[in-house]
Parts: sequence; structure tokens; C-alpha cells
Amino acid sequence: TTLTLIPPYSSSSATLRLSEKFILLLILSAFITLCFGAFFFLPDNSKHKRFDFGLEDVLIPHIESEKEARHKESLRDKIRADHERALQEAKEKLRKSKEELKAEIQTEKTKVVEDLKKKDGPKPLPPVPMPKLVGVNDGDPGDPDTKEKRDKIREMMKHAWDSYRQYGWGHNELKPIAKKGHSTNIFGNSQMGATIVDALDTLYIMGLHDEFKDGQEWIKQNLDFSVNAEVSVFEVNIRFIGGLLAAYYLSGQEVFKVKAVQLAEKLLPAFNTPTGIPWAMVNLKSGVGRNWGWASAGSSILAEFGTLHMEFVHLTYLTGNPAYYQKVMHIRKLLAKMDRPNGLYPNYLNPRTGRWGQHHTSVGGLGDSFYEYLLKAWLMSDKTDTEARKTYDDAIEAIERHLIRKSNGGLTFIGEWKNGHLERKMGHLTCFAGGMFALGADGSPDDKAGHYLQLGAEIAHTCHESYDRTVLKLGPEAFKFDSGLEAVAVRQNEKYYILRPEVIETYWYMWRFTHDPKYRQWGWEAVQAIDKYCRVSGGFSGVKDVYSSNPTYDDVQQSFFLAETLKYLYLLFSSDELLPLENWVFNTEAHPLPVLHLGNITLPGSETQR
Ligand code: DMJ
Repeated sequence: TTLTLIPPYSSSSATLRLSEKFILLLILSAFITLCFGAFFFLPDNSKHKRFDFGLEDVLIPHIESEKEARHKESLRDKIRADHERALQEAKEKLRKSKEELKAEIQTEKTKVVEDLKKKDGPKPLPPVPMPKLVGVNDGDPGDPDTKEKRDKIREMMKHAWDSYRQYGWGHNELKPIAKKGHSTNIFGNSQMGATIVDALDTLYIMGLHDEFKDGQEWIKQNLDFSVNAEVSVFEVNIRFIGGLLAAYYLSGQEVFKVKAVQLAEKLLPAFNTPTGIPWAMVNLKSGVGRNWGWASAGSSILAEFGTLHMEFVHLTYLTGNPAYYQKVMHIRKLLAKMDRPNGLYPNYLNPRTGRWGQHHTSVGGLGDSFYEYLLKAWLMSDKTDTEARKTYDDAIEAIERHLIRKSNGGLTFIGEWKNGHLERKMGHLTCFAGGMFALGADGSPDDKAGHYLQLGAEIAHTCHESYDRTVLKLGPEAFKFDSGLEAVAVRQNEKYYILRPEVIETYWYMWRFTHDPKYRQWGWEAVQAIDKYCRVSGGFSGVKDVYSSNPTYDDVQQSFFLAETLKYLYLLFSSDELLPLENWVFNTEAHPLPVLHLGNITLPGSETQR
């Protein structure tokens, strides 16, 4: 019967209608099913003649078991039934009118489109009470001089953004000299618009609404995480998840929350290690993770796996999915059980064995934000997470004992601990700690609030000196306190400034807690230096040597310049009503997240963990 149906259709012209094509396809598939079925109906020896070269029989003598025979029989029944159903359906189709067929095809099409939407589209998230959002805009400083300075910083933000918009749009970062897109290995080979996501909340608080909307639209249309790119879990968390969550809380736009959750799901496979300590990198498409080749003995990095808590708690809060909370609490519990040499946390931990790598401890690169997130976990929980506070206090106590010293010239610095030896060198990254000590002063044990505020002030002073002792009045990447040298870089490869925020971050926290005008003055010095030496027609660039009056550019406009440096500067020249610290906690990329007043709310997953 199948073959007799073909002539009238095959003789028709090439302009077959959709319904006719559909029937042809159906008949063809019935025919193929029949052929396939026939293959099974043929006696075994005839199959072997064509498809079996006899090797199987030589190597594995084959005796068909009863089970196999039954399996084959049921397979044949299934094929027979499928075949009959296909023929039956074809007959029914032929009985239908063209209109009926058309309508049927249309319904099928709509269903496919809807299924696809369901698959890729955003999953509905449960409604949760919105935390108290205070001071999300304005912050007018009052006096005209401060206002003018603040306007200047806003103008710099606009220049950085407009340049990126013009030359690097959609790329992760910008090359302001070459005037084209830029990316580093922390983002894999992706083009995920890191600068857009990182800059959003700064645009928002500065009242750059058109730019914000432009960024929002790009994110809505283009930000896709199903890319074959191996990214840094830490960097993606602090810049993308942090940036999207902050944009969501500030603006209330759902798209940011949805994107943050989609991305977070892509990071979860990084935790599939024998210990639950995540890999440093994960491929967003395959979910395969690994560690940096340079890290001691295949280790994960303390500042990376220890800087997930804030964002992950918010993810659990917003999604009702306990997984995020459980992952970060698992890390905390694991660390709590481990021995700490001299009470210090080494920077390296092997995720396979659960053992420390080299015994290096730093409050700068590789260690920094681990300590920051302990304090901020406590603040973000409305000071209910006392376990985090205690861990912070103990860690800082050990750091003070072993790493913090005063130079001959009276500058307090934080060195690096390397296998029982103190290296008298401090990184630009370490300068954030001044702000952290000030932020943690209130609530510190033994009534040491004054002491920690003082320590914060001393670090701010030292870091300001590192700026002031250069030609450009911009701070080097690392500076020494050794053999008569104080707060200056020695090695050529430590003399660069890449638009980093940490020193300005500390000025801002110190300003908020003391209102000492010197912090605004120091901040203004930095604004002028950045505008003079880093500004180019295509944006802002880092410089390779802050001690040279004729510096060369590194040709990178880092996304954190827009996320952090310009935001902290803007806040420094705003009133305290803008993002008050009682209500907001800044993640390590300066993305403000609201304090969660969890008084009568239990986070899903916390019941089993605490
Ligand atoms: C930022 O991405 C974050 O502040 C991070 O914690 C370390 N440093 C860079 C900027 O310097």
C-alpha cells in the first residue's frame, strides 16, 4: 500500500504545500520503520552475512540466553506496533481535509515554540519579601565645592562608559588606546560584557539613567551563559553575580535577578570536587572544572573559594534553593575543622585531598577577600551570623600578631607570611584592609573598637604615603619596608597602577566612620592624578610606571574601575545618606547588597547546617 500512494505526490510540481510535505515525510518514515523492522524479522544467519564479519563469534562465542531471546521478541513486538500505528496515522491524515491538516500543523508548531521557551526561558522564582532598601539615590553632599568634585567624578564615569560603549560594547573590557574590545583569561574566551554588568549599579547611583537602560537592554538581549568558555568562578561571582544582584536590588528590574540565577546555576558544577572546595575555573558549557596551573600543588585559592558567601546567601534567599547556602556553609565548616599554622589561614588548599598547599598567608592577593567576607557575612545577616564574626576576629588576631608591623619611619604595614618568615612587602590590594578594620571595629571583642579604627587609619595613612612618594601620585602595585625603603616599589614589575580601587575604598570607609576631611582631600588627589595621567581620548588606561614622569599605558580599562574606583570616589563626595552602611553591605567588587533582616525568616538549607 505504501508504494501505491507515492505516484500522485511525486508527479506533482516542486511547489508542494506544507501539508503535502508533511504527509510525504510521514509515509517515508513509515517506510523506513518497515525496513528497519524487516532487519529484525530476517533470520539471524542472513544478517550475519552482510553485517557480521564473524569476529564476534570467534572472540566471544555467543549463545543466546533466554533473557536475550525475550528481549529481542519484545523489541520485535514494539517495532511491529510502531509500524502499524504509523500506517494507521498516515491513513487518518489522508482522510482529513487540507484545512484540518493545516490547523494541525499550526498547533504542532506553536507547541514546539512553547516547549522551547519553557526549556530556555526563565524559571519562575518564588516571591520573597524585599529587604529594606534605603538611600538608593541622590546623596547630595550639600556644599557646592564637594558637589562640584562629585560632578567631576560623574563626568569621568561618563567618559569611561561612553568610550566602552563606542569601542568595546559587548566585549568584557576596553582597550582605550587601541580603541577596541579587550578580555583576559578570567573570562575565558567569552564576550559577556563584563564592563556593562560591573558598571550598572554605579550608573544607577550616579543617576546616569539612559546609560543604565542601555546596559539593561544589552543584558536582556545578549547576556547568555551557555558559552563554551572557561571562566574564573570567583571573578564571575563577584563581578557578574554581585553586579546583577546589586542592579536588581537597586532598580527592582526582574531581568537582573533572573540572569544572576541562570549564571549561578552554571557555576554549581565547580563544587563537584572530592572535598566540596570548588575549582578555580569552570567551563560554563560543559561544567568541567580545574585549578590554575600556577597554584601550589593543584590547590584552590583561599580568596577565591572564600569569597562566595554574600552572593550565595542572597541567591538562596531569592530563589528558595538551599544549594547555594549549603555550598558556602560547607566550605566554612571544612575550614573550621582544619589546623591553622600559627592560627593563620594559608592561601592554598587542595580540593582533592583537603590539605593546605604552601604555607603562605596574605591579606593582599590570594587571601584578602576571604577575611572581608567573614566580616561581611556577619554584617549582612543583621549581625546574627556570630560564627562568621568569631572566625573573623580570630583570623584578624593572628594576622595582627604575625603580619602587622611598624616600619622604622613609623608606617604601619601588613606583610606577607611565607613559610614562617615575614616578607616586609605590602600590595596595593592589601590596602583595602584599612577599610575592613574600620568596618569591623564596632562589634570587635574586648572593647577594641577604638584600636581597630586606629589601625584602619594607620593603614590608610601608609597607603596614602605609597601614592604620595611617586611621581604620578598614584600608588604602585606593591611596596617595600626594607633596607631603608619605606612604602616604595623596588622591582620594575611592581611599579604599575592599573586603576585599582583599594586605597580609595579605605579612604571612603574611613571618611564614613570619622568624617576627617583629610580622606576627601586624599581622594581628590587621586581623582586629579587619574584624570591627568590615565585619561586618554578612548577612556582610561593603567600606567606601567608610577615613578616615571613619562609613563607608558597598559592599554586596559579594567571593569573594576567603573564598578569600584569611580563608585567609591563618588560615595566619598556624597552624603552618608547614599547607601548607608547600616542597610547595605558592599561585596568585594563594590556591589551593594542589602542587609538581610533574617529575624523571623529561615533560609532554606540553614536548618540542617546550623
Ligand atoms: C577587584 O576585582 C576586587 O576588589 C577583588 O576583591 C580584588 N581586586 C580587584 C581590583 O583590584
